[in-house]
Amino acid sequence: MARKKIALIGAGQIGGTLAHLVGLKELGDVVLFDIAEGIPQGKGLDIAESAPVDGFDAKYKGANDYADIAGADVIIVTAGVPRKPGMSRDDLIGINLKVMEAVGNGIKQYAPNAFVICITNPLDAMVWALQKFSGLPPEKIVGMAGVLDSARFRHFLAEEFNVSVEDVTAFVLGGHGDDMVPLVRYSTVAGVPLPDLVKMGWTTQEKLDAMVERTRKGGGEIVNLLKTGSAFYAPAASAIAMAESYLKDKKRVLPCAAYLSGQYGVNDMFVGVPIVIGENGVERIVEVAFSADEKGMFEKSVASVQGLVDACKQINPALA
Ligand code: A3D
Repeated sequence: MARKKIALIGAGQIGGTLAHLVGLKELGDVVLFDIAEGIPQGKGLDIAESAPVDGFDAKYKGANDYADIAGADVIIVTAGVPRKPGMSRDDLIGINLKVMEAVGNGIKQYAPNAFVICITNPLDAMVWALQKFSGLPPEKIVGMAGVLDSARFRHFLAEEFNVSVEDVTAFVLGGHGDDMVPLVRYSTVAGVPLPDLVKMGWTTQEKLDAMVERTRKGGGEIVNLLKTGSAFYAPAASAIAMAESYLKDKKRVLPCAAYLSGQYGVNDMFVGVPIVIGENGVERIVEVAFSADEKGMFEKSVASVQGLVDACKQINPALA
């Protein structure tokens, strides 16, 4: 059986980490694409030279020409610019929208059958624009955010309870902004919902509220520490989990920015919701019932995504 081909558009911090993880997990051969000459070639060669030490087989190719992504099975997009301290994700929209146009055209021409995962911020608007520019069917393109946001929440919870991260599940919905919606009653330790754990005295409501808030601002916390860019290890790991579910038809249930056409009362937008990822891409969108509070939070988050989509349409009227 031929190896899968995984194209990484953007060979920066996340792109390089993705390339390394693809090798370590033997998911396939890698094409690292970037407009910067030498960076994808250098990173690809460096990782290929680590393969004999770690004992994995994968071919690496650095590229500056979209022709090299031809026939890719999976494409993960990180091309664009990340945040610096003081910037919101939304400040990136002007530059990254142009990048999505170039990337979308490249995908349309060379890899229209790929399953595409977008990571570029502001996430929910960029994945929406990338779908329009690439013309991909909506079930073949998703945005990575919820897996990362849930992982951050799970990390904080596991630390607080002093239990394995493996036994903590978390449920974060909505847009990938500071008004994302962590749903505590659907988040558990080995199946026990967080509100029950508060009643059992494992933590207090105040501490739980603080962890929810820290999750919402989790990206900014890393930006402020790094000062030169944004998080890359956890974002890369999260996108790999999504790619793996597609490549191995695992049918994992993961929170991702998916195209909604009426679900949750939302139309023609990508918003973070639980989905099943299998060999056909997005195989199911899971619609959970909200409490009045949760509904309010979700609607606020959707309104921010709508604002970003509207801004894209203003910048590029072809998207309207
Ligand atoms: P960085 O290390 O700057 O890498 C971006 C790469 O994109 C650079 O190597 C650039 O040369 C390249 N690039 C720029 N323009 C183009 C183009 N037109 N075509 C191809 N390549 C291009 O950034 P990073 O890897 O740290 O982050 C990448 C993106 O992910 C940023 O937009 C971040 O904001 C975003 N991000 C999203 C999340 C989410 O959870 C959604 C988390 C962390 C970062």
